[in-house]
Amino acid sequence: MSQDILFSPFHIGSLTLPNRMVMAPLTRNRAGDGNTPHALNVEYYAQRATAGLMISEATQISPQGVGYPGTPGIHSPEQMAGWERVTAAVHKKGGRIFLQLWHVGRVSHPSLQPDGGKPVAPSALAPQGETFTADGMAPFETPRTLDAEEMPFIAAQYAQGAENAMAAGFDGVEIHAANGYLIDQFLRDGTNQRTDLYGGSPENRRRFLKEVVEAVLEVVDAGKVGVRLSPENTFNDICDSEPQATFDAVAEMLNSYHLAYLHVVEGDFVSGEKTLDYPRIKDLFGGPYMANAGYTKELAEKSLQAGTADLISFGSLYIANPDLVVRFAENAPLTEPDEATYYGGGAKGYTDYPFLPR
Ligand code: 8OZ
Repeated sequence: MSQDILFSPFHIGSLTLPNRMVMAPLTRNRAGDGNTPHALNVEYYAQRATAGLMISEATQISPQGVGYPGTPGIHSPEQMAGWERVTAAVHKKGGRIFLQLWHVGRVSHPSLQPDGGKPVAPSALAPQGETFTADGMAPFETPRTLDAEEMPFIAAQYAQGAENAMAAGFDGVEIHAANGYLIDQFLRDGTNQRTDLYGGSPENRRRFLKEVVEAVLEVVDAGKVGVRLSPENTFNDICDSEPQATFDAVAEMLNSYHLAYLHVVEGDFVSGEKTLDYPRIKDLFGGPYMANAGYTKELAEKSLQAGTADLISFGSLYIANPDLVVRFAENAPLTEPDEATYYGGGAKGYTDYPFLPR
C-alpha cells in the first residue's frame, strides 16, 4: 500500500493544502488579558505551521459566548490585532489557518457572563456536573431559554466574528457546531425541547445552524467556510435519541452550500464508542470530509486510501509534536503529551515540546 496519500496535496476552495494533515482546534486557555492572543500564542501556532491546515482553538464570537477563563475572542479590536500577529506568523512560515467560531451556550457560568447573568440555551436545562471558572470549579447553573427573536441576532454575531477573522488575516473560518456548545445544543433533542420553529423535528433543530451558515456565507466565500460536528459525542452532557437521523439531516442540509469541508468528531470521546455510519454522513454532505478523533498515522492512511476521509485532523498529537508532519513522514518517534498542562499556564507544555534535530 502506498504511504504517500497523507503527504499529497488537497484543494479546498482556492487553497492548496500541501498535505492531508490538519491541526485540530485545541482549547489551551492561554490567551492574555481581555481574552486577547499574545506573543506566547503567536509562537505556539507558528511552531505548528507545517500542517496542511491549522484550525484555531475555539474562539468566542461575543462576550455572551465565553465558557472558560483564558479562551480567546474575536469580537474586540484588541483580539483582532492579537490574532493578526498569529496569522502573520503562520503565513510567514508558509502555513494556512482557519479560525473556529464559538458560542458555548449553556456551558458557561454567570461569573463569566458580561452582566453576571445566566448563560443562554435552547431550553432551560443545566448540564450535569461542574465547570471551570476563574475561582475554580463550580456547579453548572440553569440557563435562560433564548427567544426565537434573539436567534437572528446571534447568527449575525457569528457573521461578525467571521468578518473579523478574515480582517485579521485568517484563510477561512470553521463554525463550531460540535461538542455540546450552543449550536449542538440546538441540534440534539436531549438539550433542545423547544416547540417553536427551532425545536422538534430534525429540520427544526438544524434551523439555527442553517441560519448561522447562511449569515456567515454573506461575508465569507463558501470555499473558506467549514463546519464541525460531533454526532455521538456526550462531552458536556449532551445526547440525542436518534443521532444518525439527526446528523444525516444536518449533513443533507449542508450539502447545498459547497462548503470548504465538513469536520466530524467521530465517536464519543467520553466513552470511546463509535457506532454511527460516518461514511453515510460523508456521502450525504458530498464535499470534502475531515475526520477526527483517535487517528494514528496508520489509521489516517487507511481512511484516506479507502476514501472514507479526505483530510484527517490530529489534536493531542499536535499538542506534543509541533513537527508532526515531519515525524510522520520519517516514521520518527512521537512525544507523549502531558495532560496536566493542557489547560492554562504558560510556555511549559505549550511551546516547549521538542522538534526533531535538523
Ligand atoms: C476541552 C476543554 C474545553 C473546551 C471543544 C472547545 O471540545 C472545546 C473544549 C475542549 O470543542
